[in-house]
Amino acid sequence: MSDSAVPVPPRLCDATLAGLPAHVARPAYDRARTRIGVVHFGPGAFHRAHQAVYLDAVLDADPAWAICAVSLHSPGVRDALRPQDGLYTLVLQGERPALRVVGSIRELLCAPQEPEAVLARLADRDVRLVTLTITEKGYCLSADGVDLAHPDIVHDLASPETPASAPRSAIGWLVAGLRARRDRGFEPFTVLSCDNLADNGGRLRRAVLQFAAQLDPRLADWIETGVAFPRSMVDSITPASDDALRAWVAAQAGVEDAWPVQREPYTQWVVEDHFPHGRPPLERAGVVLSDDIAGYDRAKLRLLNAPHSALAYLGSLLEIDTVAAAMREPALAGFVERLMRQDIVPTLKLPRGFDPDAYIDAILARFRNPAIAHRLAQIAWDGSQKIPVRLLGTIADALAAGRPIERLCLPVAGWLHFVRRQARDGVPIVDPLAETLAAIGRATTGEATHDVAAFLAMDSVFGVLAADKRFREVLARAYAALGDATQTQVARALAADAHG
Ligand code: CS2
Repeated sequence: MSDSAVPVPPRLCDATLAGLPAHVARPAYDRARTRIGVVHFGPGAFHRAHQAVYLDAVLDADPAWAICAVSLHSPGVRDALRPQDGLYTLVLQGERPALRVVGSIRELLCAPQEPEAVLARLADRDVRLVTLTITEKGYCLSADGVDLAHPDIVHDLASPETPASAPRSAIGWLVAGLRARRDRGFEPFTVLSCDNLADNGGRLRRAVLQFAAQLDPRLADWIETGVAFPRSMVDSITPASDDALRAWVAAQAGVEDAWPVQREPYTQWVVEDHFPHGRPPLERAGVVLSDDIAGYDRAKLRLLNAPHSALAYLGSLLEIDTVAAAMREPALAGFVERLMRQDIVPTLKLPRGFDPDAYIDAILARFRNPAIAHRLAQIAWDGSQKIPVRLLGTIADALAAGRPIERLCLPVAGWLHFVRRQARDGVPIVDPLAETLAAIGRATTGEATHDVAAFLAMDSVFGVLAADKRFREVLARAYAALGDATQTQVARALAADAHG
């Protein structure tokens, strides 16, 4: 090595774990003694910053719940973490950042490249739990079940048996795994959805049953009687990792981690306690086991995710980059606070003992966290999947209760303008409905009634709400109030809301 060469730090892995500096927290158990009891689909940053950390905290008490992490599409996570024996660093971005190496992932697979290994793991008797963070679009849902026209579902139903054609969808994999277990005479596993969908377990259950019934009605019956799909609510703000994080971790820990993750210190996981085949001792890790998931779910989707999306679209139109920067704009911060307190809270059925004001105060403080650079562009992705669960349900409830919907419609109009701008500027739209959105966006004229009608025709987004006269009118007014969505016009619409 020449004198000027920068020494490359060794890679984070089991062999380098013991030599980490004392301030880096690490697994409090012997990893070699753990057994894989969980298969997780979708090991993106959120899973690694959330569920994997909770499981890391139970493995000393019960070593039977280590994770096999399965990517459904790309090999990136597997290729980054396999050379690290599954270890990675979590950075908690509080007042002072804290580092922790997480050890709960013992195996990494990429489904399209290693389908046999995935199926073998799903059929392993020790696996009693399958968890998922595949984002809203990954479920291939229709209004009341599975979207039978989705290309991945069409593929998985057409060729369920041929090894050359392994499932592409998460639902296809779940059913393939359950079928293998039934054929071997094993008990099923429990399926736990950890995505931001209201009634996530219930919706996944209906989709899986519908899919299985198409293949084999007896298998569908076996799933219906034996498989539990508990509901869950997950919460922790997790910005994407970047090179700055990688470099910072290398400097702090003295080892190279190819894919560290970061999140805010706050974290919550509320889970319905329905695990007929056993579960990890989740309460030891601070998981709330509750029968009233619906209340928590709604509160989180409507009071955290909806304002997040509002900031993402209105903030992007104002050329703002991050959530914290958006919260430094009094007009935007004031808008989301009014939205939460005056428009969303009255539509919620809150769990017993839940204090909405304290919850909102905490969310606003979390959004303001200056240590978190959470890009509005990241939150703006997949609007067609997020807007319905985050905002349209509240609008439907407000309409039914005869309450005003003016303020609630402004972020929806913001989304339409955001799409319009991207389509007209030729910027790729990140959304499963990107093509439809781009076509509608390109054909907009700026005339509110015309443009809004074109967007409302997207049935899978707006459903029956599109036919509601009041909603159409108020949304068109909000769209018109944003004019050409210049910064001045967005600021004017926010000011009008504050004074109106
Ligand atoms: C965000 C969420 O990206 C988004 O759409 O609203 O990922 C949010 O940060 C998490 O749900 C917080 O728990």
